[in-house]
Amino acid sequence: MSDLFQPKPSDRFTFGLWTVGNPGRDPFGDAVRPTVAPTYSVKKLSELGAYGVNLHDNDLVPFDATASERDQIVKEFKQALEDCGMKVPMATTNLFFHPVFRDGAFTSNNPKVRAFAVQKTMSAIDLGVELGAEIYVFWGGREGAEVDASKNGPDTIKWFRDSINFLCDYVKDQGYDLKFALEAKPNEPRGDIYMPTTGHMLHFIETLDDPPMVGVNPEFAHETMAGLNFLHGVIQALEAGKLFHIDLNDQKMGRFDQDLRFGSENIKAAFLLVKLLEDANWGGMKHFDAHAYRTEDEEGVWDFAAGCMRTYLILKEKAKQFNEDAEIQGLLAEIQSKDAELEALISGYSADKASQLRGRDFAPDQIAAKGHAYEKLDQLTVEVLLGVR
Ligand code: GCO
Ligand code: MN
Ligand code: MN
Repeated sequence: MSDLFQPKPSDRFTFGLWTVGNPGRDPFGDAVRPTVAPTYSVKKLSELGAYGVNLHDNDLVPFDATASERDQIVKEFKQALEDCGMKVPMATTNLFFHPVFRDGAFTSNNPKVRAFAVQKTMSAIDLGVELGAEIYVFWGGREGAEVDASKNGPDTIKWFRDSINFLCDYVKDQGYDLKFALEAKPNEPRGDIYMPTTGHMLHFIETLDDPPMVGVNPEFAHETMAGLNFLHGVIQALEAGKLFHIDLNDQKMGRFDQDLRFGSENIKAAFLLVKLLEDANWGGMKHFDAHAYRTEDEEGVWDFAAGCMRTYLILKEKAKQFNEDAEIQGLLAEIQSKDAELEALISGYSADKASQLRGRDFAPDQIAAKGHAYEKLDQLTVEVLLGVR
């Protein structure tokens, strides 16, 4: 098979250590795969053609490690990265596993927990920067509620904002070159998570002290769990210059958090997403935040990882084919009709334009009589995807 679909570091594919390291534990059953050493994942992923790995502090350094244990672990990990030519472009904090975070981290009702969460994140930022990370993700897995009566709602937003502002200043004070990316999720593990969609995060960012330092990390599964169109969320983030990072995976709507292999369920949505990122020449990391089915052994894990990257590259090729298909492009040119005069008239208000507009007759019934040929376009899209064009 053509090596067009063979991933290379220049494709900038990354995996979380927690993804290929996922042992298959779920709320109903125990681990089905042994724990893997981070250094082993680095080696295997480099052999598959990935660019790098991302990590939570505790994916690498156990929660209760001493300072000297930490330094030894980090030293060995850095050596593995160097040996394999792998990078750590993104890092994050585990603010959800330890029982202390059972009521949230930055939004816990307990100020001691909130302060501990900020302290833990400062150390995790130090670790991420030491490993070369340029993007720092905040996913508030426990920042939510089952009992809304337990908190004064607006406090939760304010506490979250105070923490992010504090940590932005910490980064600047240390002289780190690091940007933040906020990741929304509607639920799981909390019954409801605060600021549940990318759109909520985009607004929240504008209320921070330094909005340019903070963007978003949208995840395919998360908007899909909320019944939303992931592509639309990504488009809004991209257009706003806020798409700092992306978590690629797949998900059936209305299910538990599945973290499926990229492109395994919603192939058309995955295609349009890849097309969006490629057409925009988006320069960020294509990060897979997913894991192998619980049915799999180690071999299945590497099949999963290779499959995510290979599907992305196949969809990238399909996007190129779509863009070069004369019939599709001809149809799109008709569908996306242009009218420079009218477009100028309705952009940039003036009293004169308003009065010109008032005087125009658009003959709406005539416009409405014509169909849009989207059936044809969609069928052509499906045929590209099915490989018959
Ligand atoms: C999830 C999230 C996480 C985060 C990760 C990095 O549903 O569990 O997607 O995997 O992305 O914690 O912040
Ligand atoms: Mn997720
Ligand atoms: Mn994620």
